[in-house]
Amino acid sequence: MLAVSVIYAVKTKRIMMRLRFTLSLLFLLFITLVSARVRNSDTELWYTKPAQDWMREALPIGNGYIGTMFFGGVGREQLQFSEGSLWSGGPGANSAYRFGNRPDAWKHLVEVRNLIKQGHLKEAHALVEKYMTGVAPVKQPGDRTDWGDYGAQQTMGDLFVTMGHDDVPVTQYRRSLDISKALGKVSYAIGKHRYVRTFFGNYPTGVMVYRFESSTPEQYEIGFQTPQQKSSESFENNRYTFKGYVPNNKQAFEMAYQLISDGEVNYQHGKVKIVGAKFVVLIQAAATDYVMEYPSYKGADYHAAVTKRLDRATHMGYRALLKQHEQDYSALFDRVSLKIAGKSNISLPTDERQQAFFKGAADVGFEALYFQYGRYLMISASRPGTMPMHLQGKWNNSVNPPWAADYHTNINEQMLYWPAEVTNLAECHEPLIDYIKSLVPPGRMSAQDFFHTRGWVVNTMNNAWGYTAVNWGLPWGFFPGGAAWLAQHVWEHYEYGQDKAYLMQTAYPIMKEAAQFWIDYLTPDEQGRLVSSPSYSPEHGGISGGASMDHQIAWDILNNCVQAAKVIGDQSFADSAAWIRDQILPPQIGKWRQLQEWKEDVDDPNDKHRHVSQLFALHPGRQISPLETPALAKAAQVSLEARGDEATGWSLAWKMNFWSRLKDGNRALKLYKMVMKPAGGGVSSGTSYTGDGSGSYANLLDAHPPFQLDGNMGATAGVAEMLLQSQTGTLELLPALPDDWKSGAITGLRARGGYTLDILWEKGQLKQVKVVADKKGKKILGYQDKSKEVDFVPGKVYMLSLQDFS
Ligand code: FUC
Repeated sequence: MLAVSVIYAVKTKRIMMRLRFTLSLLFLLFITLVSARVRNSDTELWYTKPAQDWMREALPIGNGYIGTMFFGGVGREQLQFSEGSLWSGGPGANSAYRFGNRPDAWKHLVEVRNLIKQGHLKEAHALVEKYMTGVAPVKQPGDRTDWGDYGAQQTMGDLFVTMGHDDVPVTQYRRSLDISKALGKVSYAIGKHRYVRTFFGNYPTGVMVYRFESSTPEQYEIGFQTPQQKSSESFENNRYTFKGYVPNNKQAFEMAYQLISDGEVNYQHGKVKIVGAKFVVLIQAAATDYVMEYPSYKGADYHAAVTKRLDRATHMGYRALLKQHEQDYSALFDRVSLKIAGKSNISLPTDERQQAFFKGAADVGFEALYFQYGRYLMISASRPGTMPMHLQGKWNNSVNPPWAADYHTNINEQMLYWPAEVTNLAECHEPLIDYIKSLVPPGRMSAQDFFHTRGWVVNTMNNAWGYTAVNWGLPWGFFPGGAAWLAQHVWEHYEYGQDKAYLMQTAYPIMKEAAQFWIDYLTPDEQGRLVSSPSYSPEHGGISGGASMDHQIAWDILNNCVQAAKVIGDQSFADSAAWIRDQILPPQIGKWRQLQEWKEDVDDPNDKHRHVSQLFALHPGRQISPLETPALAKAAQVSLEARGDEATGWSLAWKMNFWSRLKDGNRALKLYKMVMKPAGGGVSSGTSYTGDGSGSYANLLDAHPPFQLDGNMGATAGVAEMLLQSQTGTLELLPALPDDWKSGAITGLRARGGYTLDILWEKGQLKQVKVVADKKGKKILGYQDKSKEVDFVPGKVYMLSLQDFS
């Protein structure tokens, strides 16, 4: 009897295994078909007209170093570009202001704290404003920015390629951007003559490539225009070289392009003329003397960098550059695919498609496209060794861009990088981590000067020059929490990647010092709970005796340090960090059941402010979750409802992430659609802080307004949050799946702990999940109220279906 049942069990097991295997194959086949379909259809932005407007219509391409916007004009192509390290202002521009620090600021701390304890918040606010904000930037006569010697990210200029034919009427006009290949294209016909332009950024060689072709020989004139100062200009061996500098700080740069053409080339007075050419290829490189290193930020051999890149690229030639680019790009982009079953309005040009979508046309393909666009933009703008993305990524056409196109660290910079790890682009996170590392030495000085603490701080606005001081004005400038928030990224890069050498050498020292600031700065309130005093909830209210966001950020860095210290073996720091963490004033529920923004219970239920800072603990933090702290999660929801949905671009995207964490997929999708809606409304240009005019432009770049890339990135991260979450330690599958996404598949998402997941769902239910772990050990997978523990062996493929969960 026993033998019979053993044989039976073995047989059943075999049958089950075979069945599973077959299912897995079917699953893989489905995914392959899905990815193939995705590549062929929903990966293109395309238009039937040239772009008129840089912000709304021109299309972005990039190689990490350079961001170019192309317009596709018929008679003249405009290639506007900027290089990430070109900045006005900074050290040397005016040594008196250097870094904005005020060495005596900390001397007022005790008085401010006493006033706060006595309930005199207005007086405390006035004192902070007078003594504890940084030195305002100095404006020089003729200064071209609003930011004086704080500086601003700079455009490098425009390459104009004028065609031999005029702006004549054309047929078959098409301007497109294929985000699965990172290729920009413009094509049209004049009579029987065909014209094709192909543009792309090649990261491995560090060049931009612009190719113009025509079916019959054509004439061209190429000119470079820049608002920067010229030092010299030359044309030798078909290489145009421009050397120049930024007027207000003399920052030097070189921009050069190598010309390859079958036509006859002439150069005169800065203009290159080509006749009888069936093709013209411009291979462009640019570099500056910038070095991301405190205190000089200078000294790079930019001429050598440009020469090396152009020599290599010229030697390779166009075809090899294209092939290298395609391999390099697809190695990153193809890691993740998203397919949602349903309609895909691919027959409409993107601007019309966006309008139709806004008017209610079902178009899940468009929703998948917008998700992948964020990944495209990140791969184009942030690669190892390049500058981190700024408010506009790498695309900037101005010497005086909005908010200096800098690194704002009270939400924006962090949001730009939210999709990096989860959407499998960990390498693209590296420029941010390098930047954070570079902020530690100047940040120590600011911690000393303003707060008399150990550790390092950064505040609201930061630039390429190590500006870490409290910024020069209230209500926006005081936010030392920026540093520990950045340190969350440093930790998460480890959490996802599990690289211990990186944790020891890079992450842990940065994190520990960010935590040390809080250990010193937190101070007991009347009841002995540790609070941040004085503090400022980002750009909202006044000086407080405890902004909740500060407490949550302090909790986050200390909590992450406890985990990191255990891996490293720094037990004594793990113990003291845990002890301090547990004394911090926890999130408070206020008089209308809201999650308090401040220690003082003064939230206004009618307040619609765009910063929802008190919800940091819900996202991107992990102190609050519906699973572990349901009462606090409910309070977070009350606050979120009160704020309403309408908001600036990035705020819409943040709300999408909040709703995902609250497991409300339908609400998250509603916010996603608001991010994607055509921008315009009342304020279609200029700056709106209320959300008037938010959405996305026809080129699908997000509108604050004006254009700010954080909204794109926050939304891409939001989609990932809807489909997979791992912040609580459980791998939560489809935590916020909206009703409209009935069936679909996402492949290649990453989870904390080092996992790669493909998730397939059907009729609103999990169908199958494929998981591969980077390391050995047990992990719980959760789906709705079911779960399954798996004991992972690294590299092995685990396929689970709904039935495996109980
Ligand atoms: C913060 C936000 C603004 C804007 C700016 C760049 O100051 O409050 O809305 O996004 O950053």
